[in-house]
Amino acid sequence: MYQYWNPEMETLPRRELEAWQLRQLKTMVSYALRTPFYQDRLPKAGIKSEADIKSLEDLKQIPFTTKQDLRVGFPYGFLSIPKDEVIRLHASSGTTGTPTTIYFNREDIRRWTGFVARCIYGTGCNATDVFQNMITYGLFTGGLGFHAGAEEVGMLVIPSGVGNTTRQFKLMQDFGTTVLHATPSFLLHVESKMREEGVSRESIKLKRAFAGAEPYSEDTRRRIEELLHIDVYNSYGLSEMNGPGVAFECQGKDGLHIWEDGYIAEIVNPDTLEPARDGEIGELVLTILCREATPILRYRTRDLSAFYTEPCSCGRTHRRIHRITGRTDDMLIINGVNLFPSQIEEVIMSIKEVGNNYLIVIEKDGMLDRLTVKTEVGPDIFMDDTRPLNALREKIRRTLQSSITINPRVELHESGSLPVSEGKAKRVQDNRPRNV
Ligand code: DLL
Repeated sequence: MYQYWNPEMETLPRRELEAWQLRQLKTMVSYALRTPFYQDRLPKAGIKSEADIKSLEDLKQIPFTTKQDLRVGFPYGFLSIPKDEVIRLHASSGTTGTPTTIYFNREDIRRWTGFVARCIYGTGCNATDVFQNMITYGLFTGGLGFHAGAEEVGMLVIPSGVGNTTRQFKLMQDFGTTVLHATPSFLLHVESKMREEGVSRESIKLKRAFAGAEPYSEDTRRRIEELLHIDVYNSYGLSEMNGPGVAFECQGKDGLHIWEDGYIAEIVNPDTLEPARDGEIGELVLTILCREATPILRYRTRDLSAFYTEPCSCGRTHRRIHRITGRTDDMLIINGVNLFPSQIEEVIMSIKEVGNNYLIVIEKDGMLDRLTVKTEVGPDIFMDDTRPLNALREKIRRTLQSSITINPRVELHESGSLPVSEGKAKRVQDNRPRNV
């Protein structure tokens, strides 16, 4: 039942996998020592050459690298090869404006493509599939990364990019699209628009979608699957680690396999930076093993996850992580209570009368913080019928309060009326004045 793109690597016994990781880590350290950043950083930590890495345990001597380090190192602080050997760059703009840039040589692109192809093929896709890449192309890694991986699998790739849902439906119908790639929020938007425009499910041949680049709950996955009658696979990655292709769900759809021949994954307590116990939630720290041009060691992703302790029934030996529950930097503190936006999403997406879009707004009300949750209503609820609306509002409020212990205001909005962003969804509007 399960199909492997690279059977040997995907099922490599752990001991051999670790031996591979050690070899690759040494190579990465040798490349790192050619970059201005690590030339300064590594010798201070006692690592002067790759010979100082004797076992995987020695990884712990390497200091963590942060987003801030990458910003300070802009533009070439992490480049390890001559510029004329670089064939591509990707960049993420981040929220502060200073971009972080990642460079690839030809071999780096080849290996990245292989990892993405592995993810895609492992969900059951093959060359007979038609793949519509409904995600941003350009500096963002999601577009070109998936594009190359899907071509490698041999699928017919439609580089539709994001936005313009009417045109997206037309492409799906004209070319018989079977697989989509998008952010989960855009998939939900597509589903709402399909209903609005009267596009029948029978007129399209969709079977699967890959959804990632932003956090979403299990209930959101189920909702997309039920509404569109497709299988949805969670796809995780970040530009600092190439982009997509870092971790992906297999057909077991229970946790994401981290490709450990391409990355060393650690999960640490974000406060003490000590390793978390197996199964305990902490910050994911990644070391790339498959990119010569921009080696990044022990990168603090800020993403919160946990390792699965059990091996997967699919037979792959690469460990699984839980879906990302949030980021260490997206935690909200509302009247002293710590809250992750994902906790709100989990509750509202489990209520079937709630529509496909929502927004979390936080404001100051005198001395106190006030949390408002705005949700769209589902297609079966009419906005001019106040009794069921009031009942729904109260149901959402009660369910949220018992889960997050904060009593929110709930606003209901007509389907399609809350803002949709083309890239990653912006779910939180924190309007509280910042302390300076
Ligand atoms: O979002 C790469 C990507 C493209 C992944 C397409 C999957 C599909 P960045 O723009 O650098 O790269 O953003 C990386 O997005 O650190 C997470 O916080 C978040 N993220 C990505 N995938 C998931 C996911 C791409 N499946 C940041 N679940 C990461 C939750 C995710 N969060």
